[in-house]
Amino acid sequence: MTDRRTMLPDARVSPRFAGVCTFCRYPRLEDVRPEHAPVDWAIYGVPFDAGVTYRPGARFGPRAIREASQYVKRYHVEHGFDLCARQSLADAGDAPVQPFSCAENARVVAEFARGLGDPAQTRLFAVGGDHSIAHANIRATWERRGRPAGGLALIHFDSHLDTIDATLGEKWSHASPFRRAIEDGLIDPKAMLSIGIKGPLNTGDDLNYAREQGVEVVTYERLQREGTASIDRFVQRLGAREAYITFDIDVIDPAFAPGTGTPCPGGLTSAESFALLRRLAGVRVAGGDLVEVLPDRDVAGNTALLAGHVLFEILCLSAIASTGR
Ligand SMILES: [Mn+2]
Repeated sequence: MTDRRTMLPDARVSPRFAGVCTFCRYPRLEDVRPEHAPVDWAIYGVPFDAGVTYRPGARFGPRAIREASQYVKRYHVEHGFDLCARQSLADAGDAPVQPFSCAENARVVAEFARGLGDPAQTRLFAVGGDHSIAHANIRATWERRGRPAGGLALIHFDSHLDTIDATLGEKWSHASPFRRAIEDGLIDPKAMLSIGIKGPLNTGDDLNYAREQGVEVVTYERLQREGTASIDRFVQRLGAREAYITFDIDVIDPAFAPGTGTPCPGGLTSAESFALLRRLAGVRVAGGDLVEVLPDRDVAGNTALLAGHVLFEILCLSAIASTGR
C-alpha cells in the first residue's frame, strides 16, 4: 500500500525489507504524478570514484546507501515532524558518469542535474561517489538558485579541506572541488564554514589557502575546545541567505564510519554529527551532497546506514526553513 500523496509505501503494510530500493523508499522521480510535481528535492546518485587519491570503491556508494536507507523512517523525533508531510522527495536515479576523466565527469553530471525536476522549485541532492562530484551539483545548484553574485554560502563537513590546487597533476580530483568552486565563483569563501577538519596533512598549503580566502575552519580539536559558538555565529551571520551543505562521511570517526577511502582517526561520533546537523536548524538549504562512502570497507554496513540518516537530517533542515525563492 502506498500513501497517495507522498508515493511512499506504508512500512506498516509493505515491509522495509521488500520492494525495489530507492533512497529512503522515496518514489522514483519518473513515477511522481503530474498533480504532485514538481518535487521539492531530487536526490540522485553519482557512481564515480576516479577522483580518489587513496582507496577506490566509492562508485558503489549510491547503491549501498539506497539499500541501507530502506530503514530510514520519516518522522523526526527531535524536530517533531513528518519530513514527508512537509517536503516532496524523489529518487532521480543515477547521473551518467565518465569514469576515465574527472573534468569530463563534472561536465556530464552537471548537465544531468540541470534537467531534474523544475528548476524554480526542485533542489538537488547528490549522493556520491567521491567528493569531486560535489562541484557538478554545486554548479547546477548555483545556476538553479539564480546564479547569486559572489557564489553560494557553503557548510562543509569533512576531515579534509579539499582545497588543494592539484594532486598528481589532476585539478579535478576529490582533493580540489572547493578550490575549483571558489575560483569559478560558485561558492563564496567568506561564507564558507568547514567543520571537523583534522590532520595530518601533506603540507599546510590547502589550510593556508582556505584561511587566506576567508573560510571559517572549525577543526575537530577547536570544536572540542570551544564548543559550537563559532558555528552558531556563522548561522546567525547567514540570516536568510541560502547555504549549500556538503557532507563527507570521513568527517565521522572511522570507528563509526569505517567504510570510506581516506579515513582520518579521531573525529565526530555519529551522535555528535547529528547534534551538529540539528544545530543548523533555520539554515535555508539550497542543495546538498553526501560523499565518500566505500562499501567494500563497510564490513557491517554501518557507514551506509549512517549516510542514509545524514541525508535524512539534511532534508529535515530544509523542511524547517523552506527556502522559497
Ligand atoms: Mn572531502
